[in-house]
Amino acid sequence: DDFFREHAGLALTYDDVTLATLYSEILPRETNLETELHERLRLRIPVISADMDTVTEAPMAIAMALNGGLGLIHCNLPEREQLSQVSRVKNNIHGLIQEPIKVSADQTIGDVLTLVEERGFAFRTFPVVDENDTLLGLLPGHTVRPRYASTKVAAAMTPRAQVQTITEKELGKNPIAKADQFFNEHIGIHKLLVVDDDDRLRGLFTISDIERIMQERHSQLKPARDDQFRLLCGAAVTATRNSTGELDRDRILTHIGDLVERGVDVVAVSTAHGFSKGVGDTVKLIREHFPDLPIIAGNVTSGEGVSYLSKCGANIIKVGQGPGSICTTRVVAGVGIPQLTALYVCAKAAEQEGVRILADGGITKSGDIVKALTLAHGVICGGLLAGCPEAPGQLLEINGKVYKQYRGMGSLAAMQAGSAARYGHSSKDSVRKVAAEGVEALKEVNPPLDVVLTQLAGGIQSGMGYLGAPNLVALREKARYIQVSPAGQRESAPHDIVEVKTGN
Ligand code: RVP
Repeated sequence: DDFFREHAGLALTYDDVTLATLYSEILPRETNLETELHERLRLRIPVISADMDTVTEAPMAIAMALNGGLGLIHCNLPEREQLSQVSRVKNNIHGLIQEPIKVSADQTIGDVLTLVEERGFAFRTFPVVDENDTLLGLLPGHTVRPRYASTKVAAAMTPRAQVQTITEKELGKNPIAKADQFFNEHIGIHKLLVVDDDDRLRGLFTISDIERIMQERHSQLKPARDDQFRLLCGAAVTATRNSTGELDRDRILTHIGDLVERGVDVVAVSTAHGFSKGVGDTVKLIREHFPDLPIIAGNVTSGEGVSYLSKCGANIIKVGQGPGSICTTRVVAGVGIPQLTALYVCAKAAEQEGVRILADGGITKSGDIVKALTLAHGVICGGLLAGCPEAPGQLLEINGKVYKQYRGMGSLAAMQAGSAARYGHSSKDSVRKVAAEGVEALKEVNPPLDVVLTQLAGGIQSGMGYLGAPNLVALREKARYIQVSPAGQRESAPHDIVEVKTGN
Protein backbone atom coordinates (compact mmCIF):
# COMPACT_ATOMS: atom_id res chain seq x y z
CA ASP A 1 0.00 0.00 0.00
CA ASP A 2 2.69 2.48 1.03
CA PHE A 3 4.60 1.86 -2.16
CA PHE A 4 1.62 2.55 -4.41
CA ARG A 5 0.57 5.57 -2.34
CA GLU A 6 4.06 7.04 -2.71
CA HIS A 7 3.88 6.44 -6.46
CA ALA A 8 0.32 7.69 -6.80
CA GLY A 9 1.06 9.95 -9.77
CA LEU A 10 3.02 7.38 -11.73
CA ALA A 11 1.66 4.30 -13.48
CA LEU A 12 3.99 1.32 -13.32
CA THR A 13 4.25 -2.06 -14.94
CA TYR A 14 6.09 -5.30 -14.21
CA ASP A 15 9.58 -4.25 -15.30
CA ASP A 16 9.35 -1.01 -13.29
CA VAL A 17 9.54 -2.87 -10.01
CA THR A 18 11.34 -5.70 -8.34
CA LEU A 19 10.19 -7.65 -5.31
CA ALA A 20 12.18 -7.33 -2.09
CA THR A 21 13.75 -10.53 -0.81
CA LEU A 22 12.37 -11.52 2.59
CA TYR A 23 13.36 -13.94 5.34
CA SER A 24 12.34 -17.45 4.32
CA GLU A 25 11.86 -20.82 5.92
CA ILE A 26 10.46 -22.36 2.78
CA LEU A 27 12.12 -24.02 -0.20
CA PRO A 28 10.69 -23.38 -3.67
CA ARG A 29 9.62 -26.98 -4.12
CA GLU A 30 7.64 -26.85 -0.87
CA THR A 31 5.46 -23.96 -2.01
CA ASN A 32 1.84 -24.49 -3.01
CA LEU A 33 0.55 -22.85 -6.20
CA GLU A 34 -3.15 -23.61 -5.74
CA THR A 35 -5.61 -20.81 -6.25
CA GLU A 36 -9.33 -20.62 -5.57
CA LEU A 37 -11.01 -18.42 -8.16
CA HIS A 38 -14.45 -19.48 -6.99
CA GLU A 39 -15.63 -22.20 -4.65
CA ARG A 40 -16.35 -24.29 -7.75
CA LEU A 41 -13.17 -23.32 -9.58
CA ARG A 42 -9.90 -24.34 -7.97
CA LEU A 43 -6.74 -24.42 -10.05
CA ARG A 44 -3.51 -26.15 -9.13
CA ILE A 45 -1.45 -23.53 -10.90
CA PRO A 46 -2.69 -19.94 -11.28
CA VAL A 47 -2.29 -19.81 -15.05
CA ILE A 48 -5.08 -19.48 -17.64
CA SER A 49 -4.69 -19.57 -21.41
CA ALA A 50 -6.26 -16.60 -23.18
CA ASP A 51 -9.57 -16.86 -25.06
CA MET A 52 -7.96 -16.00 -28.37
CA ASP A 53 -8.35 -17.81 -31.68
CA THR A 54 -4.62 -18.41 -31.98
CA VAL A 55 -4.26 -19.65 -28.39
CA THR A 56 -7.12 -21.71 -26.92
CA GLU A 57 -9.13 -24.44 -28.55
CA ALA A 58 -9.73 -27.93 -27.15
CA PRO A 59 -6.12 -29.25 -27.38
CA MET A 60 -4.79 -26.21 -25.46
CA ALA A 61 -7.62 -26.35 -22.91
CA ILE A 62 -7.01 -30.07 -22.35
CA ALA A 63 -3.29 -29.55 -21.90
CA MET A 64 -3.85 -26.55 -19.59
CA ALA A 65 -6.20 -28.51 -17.33
CA LEU A 66 -4.00 -31.61 -17.37
CA ASN A 67 -1.20 -29.42 -16.02
CA GLY A 68 -3.38 -27.87 -13.35
CA GLY A 69 -4.42 -24.63 -15.10
CA LEU A 70 -7.45 -23.62 -17.15
CA GLY A 71 -8.12 -22.88 -20.80
CA LEU A 72 -10.75 -20.44 -21.98
CA ILE A 73 -12.05 -21.61 -25.37
CA HIS A 74 -12.36 -18.54 -27.60
CA CYS A 75 -15.66 -17.60 -29.22
CA ASN A 76 -14.48 -16.59 -32.67
CA LEU A 77 -16.16 -19.66 -34.11
CA PRO A 78 -19.75 -20.81 -34.63
CA GLU A 79 -21.55 -21.56 -31.36
CA ARG A 80 -21.99 -25.21 -32.28
CA GLU A 81 -18.27 -25.60 -32.79
CA GLN A 82 -17.49 -23.97 -29.49
CA LEU A 83 -19.86 -26.44 -27.82
CA SER A 84 -18.12 -29.39 -29.36
CA GLN A 85 -14.73 -27.99 -28.29
CA VAL A 86 -16.00 -27.80 -24.71
CA SER A 87 -17.32 -31.35 -24.98
CA ARG A 88 -13.93 -32.55 -26.15
CA VAL A 89 -12.32 -31.14 -23.02
CA LYS A 90 -14.99 -32.35 -20.63
CA ASN A 91 -15.02 -35.83 -22.16
CA ASN A 92 -11.28 -36.10 -22.28
CA ILE A 93 -10.01 -37.70 -19.15
CA HIS A 94 -12.05 -39.33 -16.50
CA GLY A 95 -11.59 -41.82 -13.82
CA LEU A 96 -14.98 -43.40 -13.78
CA ILE A 97 -17.23 -41.83 -16.38
CA GLN A 98 -20.39 -41.63 -14.34
CA GLU A 99 -22.73 -40.69 -17.11
CA PRO A 100 -21.37 -42.40 -20.17
CA ILE A 101 -22.89 -41.53 -23.52
CA LYS A 102 -25.16 -44.41 -24.46
CA VAL A 103 -27.00 -45.47 -27.58
CA SER A 104 -30.11 -47.56 -28.07
CA ALA A 105 -30.41 -50.80 -30.00
CA ASP A 106 -32.90 -49.47 -32.54
CA GLN A 107 -30.78 -46.47 -33.58
CA THR A 108 -28.75 -46.76 -36.77
CA ILE A 109 -24.97 -46.45 -37.03
CA GLY A 110 -25.71 -43.28 -39.03
CA ASP A 111 -27.44 -41.79 -35.95
CA VAL A 112 -24.38 -42.65 -33.87
CA LEU A 113 -22.06 -41.02 -36.42
CA THR A 114 -24.11 -37.83 -36.27
CA LEU A 115 -23.86 -37.86 -32.47
CA VAL A 116 -20.08 -38.32 -32.63
CA GLU A 117 -19.75 -35.42 -35.03
CA GLU A 118 -22.10 -33.06 -33.24
CA ARG A 119 -20.58 -33.62 -29.83
CA GLY A 120 -16.99 -33.79 -31.06
CA PHE A 121 -16.33 -37.13 -29.37
CA ALA A 122 -12.85 -38.51 -29.76
CA PHE A 123 -14.21 -42.03 -29.10
CA ARG A 124 -16.68 -44.23 -30.96
CA THR A 125 -17.41 -47.15 -28.66
CA PHE A 126 -20.74 -46.86 -26.85
CA PRO A 127 -22.70 -48.98 -24.37
CA VAL A 128 -26.12 -49.99 -25.65
CA VAL A 129 -28.99 -49.81 -23.14
CA ASP A 130 -32.77 -50.04 -23.05
CA GLU A 131 -35.07 -47.32 -21.69
CA ASN A 132 -34.33 -48.44 -18.09
CA ASP A 133 -30.59 -48.24 -18.64
CA THR A 134 -30.30 -52.05 -18.58
CA LEU A 135 -27.21 -53.11 -20.47
CA LEU A 136 -27.91 -54.78 -23.82
CA GLY A 137 -24.44 -54.76 -25.34
CA LEU A 138 -21.47 -52.69 -26.46
CA LEU A 139 -21.19 -51.04 -29.86
CA PRO A 140 -17.53 -51.44 -30.89
CA GLY A 141 -15.84 -48.35 -32.36
CA HIS A 142 -14.73 -50.16 -35.53
CA THR A 143 -18.36 -50.59 -36.59
CA VAL A 144 -19.13 -46.87 -36.36
CA ARG A 145 -18.32 -46.06 -40.00
CA PRO A 146 -20.28 -44.42 -42.83
CA ARG A 147 -20.36 -47.67 -44.82
CA TYR A 148 -22.57 -49.23 -42.11
CA ALA A 149 -24.74 -46.11 -41.72
CA SER A 150 -28.04 -47.85 -42.34
CA THR A 151 -27.26 -50.86 -40.08
CA LYS A 152 -29.09 -51.00 -36.76
CA VAL A 153 -27.01 -50.81 -33.59
CA ALA A 154 -28.61 -54.10 -32.48
CA ALA A 155 -27.05 -55.89 -35.45
CA ALA A 156 -23.56 -54.44 -34.92
CA MET A 157 -23.18 -54.60 -31.15
CA THR A 158 -21.35 -57.16 -29.07
CA PRO A 159 -24.19 -58.81 -27.11
CA ARG A 160 -24.45 -58.47 -23.33
CA ALA A 161 -23.22 -62.00 -22.58
CA GLN A 162 -19.87 -61.25 -24.19
CA VAL A 163 -19.34 -57.83 -22.58
CA GLN A 164 -17.01 -57.67 -19.57
CA THR A 165 -18.49 -55.78 -16.63
CA ILE A 166 -17.84 -55.13 -12.99
CA THR A 167 -20.40 -54.30 -10.30
CA GLU A 168 -20.23 -51.17 -8.21
CA LYS A 169 -19.65 -53.28 -5.11
CA GLU A 170 -16.73 -55.10 -6.69
CA LEU A 171 -15.01 -51.78 -7.37
CA GLY A 172 -14.38 -51.31 -3.68
CA LYS A 173 -12.53 -48.39 -2.14
CA ASN A 174 -9.95 -47.87 -4.84
CA PRO A 175 -11.79 -48.06 -8.17
CA ILE A 176 -8.87 -46.76 -10.21
CA ALA A 177 -6.55 -49.49 -8.91
CA LYS A 178 -9.27 -52.07 -9.51
CA ALA A 179 -9.80 -50.89 -13.09
CA ASP A 180 -6.03 -50.86 -13.66
CA GLN A 181 -5.85 -54.45 -12.46
CA PHE A 182 -8.75 -55.43 -14.72
CA PHE A 183 -7.06 -54.01 -17.82
CA ASN A 184 -3.85 -55.85 -16.89
CA GLU A 185 -5.73 -59.11 -16.65
CA HIS A 186 -7.88 -58.73 -19.77
CA ILE A 187 -5.49 -58.12 -22.62
CA GLY A 188 -7.08 -56.34 -25.58
CA ILE A 189 -10.14 -55.03 -23.69
CA HIS A 190 -10.20 -51.23 -23.60
CA LYS A 191 -13.52 -50.49 -21.89
CA LEU A 192 -14.81 -51.70 -18.56
CA LEU A 193 -18.50 -51.17 -17.90
CA VAL A 194 -19.81 -50.76 -14.37
CA VAL A 195 -23.30 -52.10 -13.59
CA ASP A 196 -25.53 -52.31 -10.51
CA ASP A 197 -27.11 -55.46 -9.13
CA ASP A 198 -29.95 -55.20 -11.66
CA ASP A 199 -27.49 -54.96 -14.56
CA ARG A 200 -28.20 -51.28 -15.13
CA LEU A 201 -25.31 -49.27 -16.50
CA ARG A 202 -23.70 -47.10 -13.80
CA GLY A 203 -20.43 -46.05 -15.38
CA LEU A 204 -17.50 -46.81 -17.59
CA PHE A 205 -13.71 -46.90 -17.39
CA THR A 206 -11.49 -46.59 -20.44
CA ILE A 207 -7.97 -47.98 -20.56
CA SER A 208 -6.48 -44.71 -21.83
CA ASP A 209 -7.95 -42.70 -18.94
CA ILE A 210 -6.66 -45.19 -16.43
CA GLU A 211 -3.20 -45.17 -18.01
CA ARG A 212 -3.19 -41.39 -17.98
CA ILE A 213 -4.21 -41.26 -14.33
CA MET A 214 -1.54 -43.77 -13.32
CA GLN A 215 1.02 -41.68 -15.22
CA GLU A 216 -0.20 -38.42 -13.69
CA ARG A 217 0.49 -39.73 -10.23
CA HIS A 218 4.19 -39.44 -11.10
CA SER A 219 4.14 -36.11 -12.93
CA GLN A 220 4.94 -32.81 -11.25
CA LEU A 221 1.90 -30.82 -12.31
CA LYS A 222 -1.41 -32.40 -11.33
CA PRO A 223 -4.62 -31.90 -13.35
CA ALA A 224 -7.34 -29.43 -12.47
CA ARG A 225 -10.63 -31.31 -12.34
CA ASP A 226 -14.26 -30.76 -11.46
CA ASP A 227 -16.04 -32.77 -8.75
CA GLN A 228 -16.88 -35.48 -11.29
CA PHE A 229 -13.21 -35.95 -12.08
CA ARG A 230 -13.50 -34.25 -15.49
CA LEU A 231 -10.95 -31.67 -16.65
CA LEU A 232 -11.88 -28.06 -16.02
CA CYS A 233 -12.84 -25.98 -19.02
CA GLY A 234 -13.91 -22.38 -19.56
CA ALA A 235 -15.52 -20.71 -22.56
CA ALA A 236 -15.68 -17.12 -23.73
CA VAL A 237 -18.97 -15.55 -24.74
CA THR A 238 -19.80 -12.25 -26.39
CA ALA A 239 -22.57 -9.77 -25.87
CA THR A 240 -24.42 -10.79 -29.06
CA ARG A 241 -26.78 -8.11 -30.39
CA ASN A 242 -29.83 -8.54 -32.60
CA SER A 243 -30.66 -6.54 -35.72
CA THR A 244 -32.04 -3.63 -33.68
CA GLY A 245 -28.80 -3.35 -31.68
CA GLU A 246 -30.25 -4.81 -28.49
CA LEU A 247 -28.76 -7.67 -26.51
CA ASP A 248 -29.88 -10.91 -28.08
CA ARG A 249 -31.05 -12.33 -24.77
CA ASP A 250 -32.49 -15.55 -26.17
CA ARG A 251 -29.41 -16.41 -28.14
CA ILE A 252 -27.05 -15.66 -25.25
CA LEU A 253 -29.12 -17.68 -22.78
CA THR A 254 -29.57 -20.63 -25.13
CA HIS A 255 -25.85 -20.79 -25.79
CA ILE A 256 -24.90 -20.53 -22.13
CA GLY A 257 -27.50 -23.20 -21.32
CA ASP A 258 -25.88 -25.47 -23.92
CA LEU A 259 -22.41 -24.74 -22.50
CA VAL A 260 -23.61 -25.58 -18.99
CA GLU A 261 -25.20 -28.77 -20.28
CA ARG A 262 -21.83 -29.75 -21.76
CA GLY A 263 -20.26 -29.21 -18.34
CA VAL A 264 -18.50 -25.86 -18.78
CA ASP A 265 -17.00 -24.72 -15.46
CA VAL A 266 -16.86 -20.99 -16.08
CA VAL A 267 -17.89 -18.52 -18.78
CA ALA A 268 -15.92 -15.40 -19.62
CA VAL A 269 -17.64 -12.30 -20.95
CA SER A 270 -14.56 -10.99 -22.67
CA THR A 271 -14.46 -7.53 -24.13
CA ALA A 272 -11.98 -4.70 -24.50
CA HIS A 273 -14.15 -2.38 -22.35
CA GLY A 274 -15.80 -4.20 -19.48
CA PHE A 275 -16.89 -1.08 -17.60
CA SER A 276 -19.77 -0.63 -20.02
CA LYS A 277 -23.52 -1.14 -20.10
CA GLY A 278 -23.49 -3.90 -22.70
CA VAL A 279 -21.07 -6.04 -20.69
CA GLY A 280 -22.83 -5.28 -17.40
CA ASP A 281 -26.22 -6.19 -18.86
CA THR A 282 -24.83 -9.43 -20.29
CA VAL A 283 -23.35 -10.42 -16.94
CA LYS A 284 -26.63 -9.57 -15.18
CA LEU A 285 -28.58 -11.65 -17.66
CA ILE A 286 -26.34 -14.68 -17.17
CA ARG A 287 -26.33 -14.30 -13.39
CA GLU A 288 -30.11 -14.05 -13.27
CA HIS A 289 -30.59 -17.32 -15.17
CA PHE A 290 -27.54 -19.26 -13.94
CA PRO A 291 -27.17 -18.32 -10.26
CA ASP A 292 -24.36 -20.81 -9.54
CA LEU A 293 -22.27 -20.46 -12.66
CA PRO A 294 -18.87 -18.83 -12.10
CA ILE A 295 -18.60 -15.77 -14.36
CA ILE A 296 -15.42 -14.05 -15.51
CA ALA A 297 -15.90 -10.58 -16.99
CA GLY A 298 -13.74 -7.76 -18.24
CA ASN A 299 -11.58 -6.07 -19.10
CA VAL A 300 -11.23 -3.17 -16.73
CA THR A 301 -8.43 -1.10 -15.22
CA SER A 302 -10.22 0.84 -12.48
CA GLY A 303 -11.66 0.11 -9.07
CA GLU A 304 -15.02 1.45 -10.29
CA GLY A 305 -14.92 -1.02 -13.16
CA VAL A 306 -14.33 -3.92 -10.76
CA SER A 307 -17.18 -2.78 -8.47
CA TYR A 308 -19.54 -2.34 -11.42
CA LEU A 309 -18.96 -5.81 -12.84
CA SER A 310 -19.07 -7.48 -9.46
CA LYS A 311 -22.38 -5.76 -8.67
CA CYS A 312 -23.69 -7.05 -11.98
CA GLY A 313 -22.85 -10.56 -10.78
CA ALA A 314 -19.34 -11.37 -12.02
CA ASN A 315 -17.14 -13.41 -9.67
CA ILE A 316 -13.79 -12.97 -11.37
CA ILE A 317 -12.71 -9.80 -13.13
CA LYS A 318 -10.11 -9.56 -15.88
CA VAL A 319 -7.75 -6.65 -15.51
CA GLY A 320 -5.74 -5.23 -18.39
CA GLN A 321 -6.22 -2.67 -21.12
CA GLY A 322 -3.32 -2.36 -23.47
CA PRO A 323 -0.60 -4.55 -21.93
CA GLY A 324 -1.09 -7.45 -24.38
CA SER A 325 1.87 -8.27 -26.61
CA ILE A 326 -0.30 -7.96 -29.74
CA CYS A 327 -2.42 -5.09 -28.42
CA THR A 328 -2.35 -1.55 -29.80
CA THR A 329 -5.18 -0.09 -27.71
CA ARG A 330 -2.89 2.41 -26.00
CA VAL A 331 -1.42 3.55 -29.33
CA VAL A 332 -4.72 3.68 -31.21
CA ALA A 333 -7.13 4.87 -28.50
CA GLY A 334 -4.69 6.51 -26.12
CA VAL A 335 -6.18 4.71 -23.12
CA GLY A 336 -5.17 2.01 -20.68
CA ILE A 337 -3.03 1.89 -17.57
CA PRO A 338 0.34 0.18 -17.11
CA GLN A 339 -0.46 -3.19 -15.71
CA LEU A 340 0.95 -3.24 -12.18
CA THR A 341 -0.81 -0.01 -11.22
CA ALA A 342 -4.03 -1.26 -12.84
CA LEU A 343 -3.76 -4.45 -10.81
CA TYR A 344 -3.20 -2.51 -7.61
CA VAL A 345 -6.29 -0.30 -7.95
CA CYS A 346 -8.40 -3.23 -9.07
CA ALA A 347 -7.14 -5.50 -6.26
CA LYS A 348 -8.25 -2.93 -3.67
CA ALA A 349 -11.77 -2.82 -5.10
CA ALA A 350 -11.89 -6.60 -5.53
CA GLU A 351 -11.08 -7.11 -1.87
CA GLN A 352 -13.95 -4.84 -0.87
CA GLU A 353 -16.37 -6.53 -3.25
CA GLY A 354 -15.25 -10.05 -2.36
CA VAL A 355 -14.35 -10.96 -5.96
CA ARG A 356 -11.13 -12.17 -7.59
CA ILE A 357 -9.04 -10.48 -10.25
CA LEU A 358 -6.96 -11.98 -13.04
CA ALA A 359 -3.92 -10.22 -14.52
CA ASP A 360 -4.57 -10.33 -18.26
CA GLY A 361 -1.86 -9.52 -20.79
CA GLY A 362 1.72 -8.34 -20.88
CA ILE A 363 3.23 -11.38 -19.21
CA THR A 364 6.48 -12.34 -20.88
CA LYS A 365 8.36 -14.24 -18.18
CA SER A 366 7.76 -16.11 -14.93
CA GLY A 367 9.00 -13.14 -12.89
CA ASP A 368 6.08 -11.10 -14.27
CA ILE A 369 3.71 -13.79 -13.02
CA VAL A 370 5.20 -13.63 -9.52
CA LYS A 371 4.73 -9.85 -9.51
CA ALA A 372 1.17 -10.18 -10.85
CA LEU A 373 0.30 -12.75 -8.20
CA THR A 374 1.19 -10.32 -5.43
CA LEU A 375 -2.08 -8.59 -6.41
CA ALA A 376 -4.15 -11.05 -8.48
CA HIS A 377 -5.45 -14.59 -7.98
CA GLY A 378 -4.30 -15.75 -11.40
CA VAL A 379 -2.81 -14.67 -14.71
CA ILE A 380 -4.00 -14.96 -18.30
CA CYS A 381 -1.34 -15.63 -20.90
CA GLY A 382 -1.59 -15.35 -24.67
CA GLY A 383 1.76 -14.74 -26.30
CA LEU A 384 3.65 -16.90 -23.84
CA LEU A 385 1.67 -19.98 -24.94
CA ALA A 386 0.84 -19.20 -28.59
CA GLY A 387 3.99 -20.91 -29.89
CA CYS A 388 3.16 -24.24 -28.20
CA PRO A 389 2.11 -27.17 -30.38
CA GLU A 390 -1.24 -27.25 -28.53
CA ALA A 391 -2.18 -23.77 -29.83
CA PRO A 392 -4.24 -23.67 -33.04
CA GLY A 393 -2.55 -22.67 -36.27
CA GLN A 394 -0.10 -23.75 -38.89
CA LEU A 395 3.66 -23.68 -38.62
CA LEU A 396 5.51 -21.27 -40.87
CA GLU A 397 9.17 -21.53 -41.79
CA ILE A 398 11.07 -18.32 -42.53
CA ASN A 399 14.82 -18.40 -43.14
CA GLY A 400 15.17 -21.73 -41.37
CA LYS A 401 13.27 -20.63 -38.27
CA VAL A 402 9.84 -22.05 -37.45
CA TYR A 403 7.02 -19.76 -36.30
CA LYS A 404 3.37 -19.94 -35.37
CA GLN A 405 0.75 -17.29 -36.09
CA TYR A 406 -0.41 -15.17 -33.14
CA ARG A 407 -2.93 -12.38 -33.62
CA GLY A 408 -4.79 -9.91 -31.45
CA MET A 409 -8.55 -10.40 -31.26
CA GLY A 410 -8.77 -6.72 -32.18
CA SER A 411 -6.68 -7.19 -35.33
CA LEU A 412 -8.58 -6.70 -38.57
CA ALA A 413 -8.25 -10.37 -39.53
CA ALA A 414 -9.64 -11.60 -36.19
CA MET A 415 -12.47 -9.05 -36.23
CA GLN A 416 -13.40 -10.10 -39.76
CA ALA A 417 -13.52 -13.68 -38.47
CA GLY A 418 -16.02 -12.65 -35.80
CA SER A 419 -14.48 -10.82 -32.83
CA ALA A 420 -15.61 -7.29 -33.76
CA ALA A 421 -18.15 -7.17 -30.91
CA ARG A 422 -15.37 -7.62 -28.39
CA TYR A 423 -14.09 -4.21 -29.50
CA GLY A 424 -17.48 -2.53 -29.61
CA HIS A 425 -18.02 -2.81 -33.37
CA SER A 426 -20.83 -4.43 -35.25
CA SER A 427 -19.99 -7.33 -37.52
CA LYS A 428 -21.64 -5.27 -40.27
CA ASP A 429 -19.26 -2.30 -39.90
CA SER A 430 -17.07 -2.03 -42.95
CA VAL A 431 -13.47 -2.93 -42.27
CA ARG A 432 -12.35 0.49 -43.41
CA LYS A 433 -14.48 2.16 -40.75
CA VAL A 434 -13.12 0.35 -37.71
CA ALA A 435 -9.75 1.04 -36.15
CA ALA A 436 -7.88 -2.14 -35.37
CA GLU A 437 -6.58 -2.38 -31.82
CA GLY A 438 -4.39 -5.39 -32.36
CA VAL A 439 -1.77 -6.72 -34.72
CA GLU A 440 -1.12 -9.99 -36.50
CA ALA A 441 2.19 -11.48 -35.51
CA LEU A 442 4.36 -14.58 -35.37
CA LYS A 443 5.78 -16.38 -32.38
CA GLU A 444 8.80 -18.64 -32.44
CA VAL A 445 7.62 -22.17 -31.73
CA ASN A 446 7.69 -23.29 -28.11
CA PRO A 447 8.16 -26.75 -26.67
CA PRO A 448 4.98 -28.58 -25.62
CA LEU A 449 2.81 -26.87 -23.04
CA ASP A 450 3.76 -29.16 -20.14
CA VAL A 451 7.41 -28.12 -20.57
CA VAL A 452 6.51 -24.42 -20.70
CA LEU A 453 4.18 -24.64 -17.69
CA THR A 454 6.68 -26.65 -15.65
CA GLN A 455 9.24 -23.89 -16.25
CA LEU A 456 6.75 -21.16 -15.38
CA ALA A 457 5.60 -22.97 -12.24
CA GLY A 458 9.23 -23.46 -11.22
CA GLY A 459 9.85 -19.72 -11.66
CA ILE A 460 6.81 -18.81 -9.55
CA GLN A 461 7.96 -21.21 -6.86
CA SER A 462 11.44 -19.64 -6.86
CA GLY A 463 9.87 -16.23 -6.34
CA MET A 464 7.77 -17.55 -3.47
CA GLY A 465 10.87 -19.12 -1.92
CA TYR A 466 12.67 -15.72 -1.99
CA LEU A 467 9.71 -14.12 -0.24
CA GLY A 468 9.22 -16.90 2.29
CA ALA A 469 5.68 -17.42 1.00
CA PRO A 470 4.41 -21.01 1.33
CA ASN A 471 1.29 -20.26 -0.70
CA LEU A 472 -0.29 -17.58 -2.86
CA VAL A 473 -2.20 -16.02 0.04
CA ALA A 474 1.11 -15.41 1.82
CA LEU A 475 2.65 -14.08 -1.39
CA ARG A 476 -0.08 -11.44 -1.64
CA GLU A 477 0.33 -10.49 2.01
CA LYS A 478 4.10 -10.34 2.15
CA ALA A 479 5.16 -8.73 -1.12
CA ARG A 480 7.16 -5.46 -0.94
CA TYR A 481 7.97 -3.56 -4.12
CA ILE A 482 10.98 -1.47 -5.05
CA GLN A 483 11.02 0.76 -8.10
CA VAL A 484 13.82 -0.01 -10.52
CA SER A 485 15.83 2.64 -12.37
CA PRO A 486 16.56 2.25 -16.12
CA ALA A 487 20.10 1.14 -15.21
CA GLY A 488 18.59 -1.32 -12.75
CA GLN A 489 16.35 -2.72 -15.48
CA ARG A 490 19.37 -3.26 -17.71
CA GLU A 491 21.15 -4.98 -14.85
CA SER A 492 18.16 -7.28 -14.26
CA ALA A 493 18.49 -9.16 -17.55
CA PRO A 494 21.63 -10.93 -18.83
CA HIS A 495 24.13 -8.28 -19.94
CA ASP A 496 27.71 -7.69 -21.10
CA ILE A 497 28.11 -11.15 -22.46
CA VAL A 498 28.37 -12.41 -25.99
CA GLU A 499 26.09 -15.37 -26.13
CA VAL A 500 23.21 -16.06 -23.83
CA LYS A 501 21.66 -19.47 -23.40
CA THR A 502 18.84 -19.39 -20.91
CA GLY A 503 19.00 -23.11 -20.30
CA ASN A 504 15.28 -23.56 -20.93
P1 RVP B 1 -0.30 -11.37 -24.06
O1 RVP B 1 -0.27 -12.51 -23.11
O2 RVP B 1 0.61 -10.25 -23.64
O3 RVP B 1 -0.01 -11.80 -25.46
O4 RVP B 1 -1.77 -10.75 -24.01
C1 RVP B 1 -2.93 -11.51 -24.19
C2 RVP B 1 -4.13 -10.66 -23.85
O5 RVP B 1 -4.20 -9.52 -24.72
C3 RVP B 1 -5.48 -11.32 -24.04
O6 RVP B 1 -5.83 -12.16 -22.97
C4 RVP B 1 -6.43 -10.14 -24.19
O7 RVP B 1 -6.84 -9.60 -22.95
C5 RVP B 1 -5.57 -9.12 -24.86
N1 RVP B 1 -5.85 -9.01 -26.29
C6 RVP B 1 -6.26 -9.96 -27.16
N2 RVP B 1 -6.37 -9.38 -28.36
C7 RVP B 1 -6.03 -8.12 -28.21
C8 RVP B 1 -6.01 -7.09 -29.24
O8 RVP B 1 -6.15 -7.35 -30.42
N3 RVP B 1 -5.85 -5.85 -28.83
N4 RVP B 1 -5.69 -7.90 -26.94
